[in-house]
Amino acid sequence: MRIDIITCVPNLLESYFAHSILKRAIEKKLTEVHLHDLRDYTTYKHRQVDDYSFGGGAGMVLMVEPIDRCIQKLKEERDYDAVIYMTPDGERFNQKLANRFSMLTNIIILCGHYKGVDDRVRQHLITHEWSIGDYVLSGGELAAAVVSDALIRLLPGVLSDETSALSDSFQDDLLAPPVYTRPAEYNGWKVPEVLLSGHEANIQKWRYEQSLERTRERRPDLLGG
Ligand code: 6GU
Repeated sequence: MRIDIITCVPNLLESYFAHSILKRAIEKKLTEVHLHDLRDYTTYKHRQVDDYSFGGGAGMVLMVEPIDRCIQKLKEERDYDAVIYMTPDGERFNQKLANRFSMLTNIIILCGHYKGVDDRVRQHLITHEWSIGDYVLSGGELAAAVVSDALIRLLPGVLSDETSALSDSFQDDLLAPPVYTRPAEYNGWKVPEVLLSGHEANIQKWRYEQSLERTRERRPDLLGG
């Protein structure tokens, strides 16, 4: 999967892809992430990419032209399966969307900023609009990093144990069960007996029950009535 991220603050995103799991995924060529500085695509003076809102009102609006020029240049180079705009009024991003979109080959993610983008971008250039939660961030960059991380960790070979994404919280609409490691007893705090038993079927059953119980307690909305 290749992800092209369009932003006016590429520095904000750079370090995120330069470390840890995402860095290794890129080095192993399991994914490509390309950052594009919107200011490289403007024809205005002083690398201007935003302007006042027609009709008045507070806040600057990202102009349609630099965004269109950047997207058209990318589209000349390859076909894209989705052009996603990160915005607080978009569809709420979740694990199901992550699973579905991690199967795609090429996607563009556009980061919003200021008061948003000229609505003609959304009408003519964008195929999907996503939010990462019901709160407002000062820009879409963190949200784009969140989405990229959620997609990339699902790609085959990215996680060392390929089954481990399958046991994440939210796969199967259940939260993950508790986990323990050595020592089996610390300060008198004990690891549940069943996990030390070596009885695989009992362990699976216990984990499933714990998942259900946690979900019922913490996120009953996931169980849907
Ligand atoms: Cl995608 N962008 C911004 N600016 N704020 C958000 C968001 C996105 N998702 C939740 N809050």
